[in-house]
Amino acid sequence: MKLSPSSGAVTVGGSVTSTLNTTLAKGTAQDIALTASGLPNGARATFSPASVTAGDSSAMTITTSPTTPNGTYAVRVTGTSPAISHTVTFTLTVSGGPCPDGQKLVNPGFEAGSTGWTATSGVIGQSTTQPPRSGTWNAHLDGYGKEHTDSLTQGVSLPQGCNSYTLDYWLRIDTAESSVNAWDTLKVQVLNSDGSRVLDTLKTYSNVNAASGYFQRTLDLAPYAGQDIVIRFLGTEDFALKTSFALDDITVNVS
Ligand SMILES: [Ca+2]
Ligand SMILES: [Ca+2]
Repeated sequence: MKLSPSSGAVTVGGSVTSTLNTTLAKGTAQDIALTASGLPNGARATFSPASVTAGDSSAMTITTSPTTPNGTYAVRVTGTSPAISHTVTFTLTVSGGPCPDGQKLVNPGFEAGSTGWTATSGVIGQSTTQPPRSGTWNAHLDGYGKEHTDSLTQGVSLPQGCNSYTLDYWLRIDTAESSVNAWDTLKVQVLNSDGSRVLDTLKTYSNVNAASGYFQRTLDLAPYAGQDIVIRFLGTEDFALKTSFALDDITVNVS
């Protein structure tokens, strides 16, 4: 089973078509019923004809409504015959619709532990020496006083068509360093969708920025509108004198 094309872009209210071709693997051709799932709100898919005999093709039309949110969606098209079920994916990109606003990160205050986050060992916890800003959990990078690197990441899909995209977080920096030199650093980075490449380092903090208490910081993510990105906090310590970077209530806000 194959879709041609396998992706399409549509402006809200419009429709996009693709041809589904089936092949007869072996034996007698059977009737295949076609369904689609994973469609965004207000969108529907129709097949003409709605079921085919193996070896035939069907035209799929995805129709959106004015309320369909902007974004990229993986629409799963499934063909089911009495003997077998097979699924192919159609990538649907919707633009020109309303902004799907809101907070986009999972478990922003760490109160569900490590849910939604990927972190190095010991970062997410219920620290008493580096207490949370809210609740009983936070993330605590570094604080070892020896060469050490900790990271904290979460992927996020930024929709298109919104006015404001920000990364907001509360940061507390505690250090045993007295130097005016930046020996221990925390970088706030944007990585590509699979986290294999750094797209930008938005901000770098160090022991020099140490202060008592949490402070809220805001960084602009507007350049990444419409993209799947990974947010990474990367803390690196040198060989002596510990610095702790405590983070809590990390949010990505779109409006
Ligand atoms: Ca918390
Ligand atoms: Ca140090």
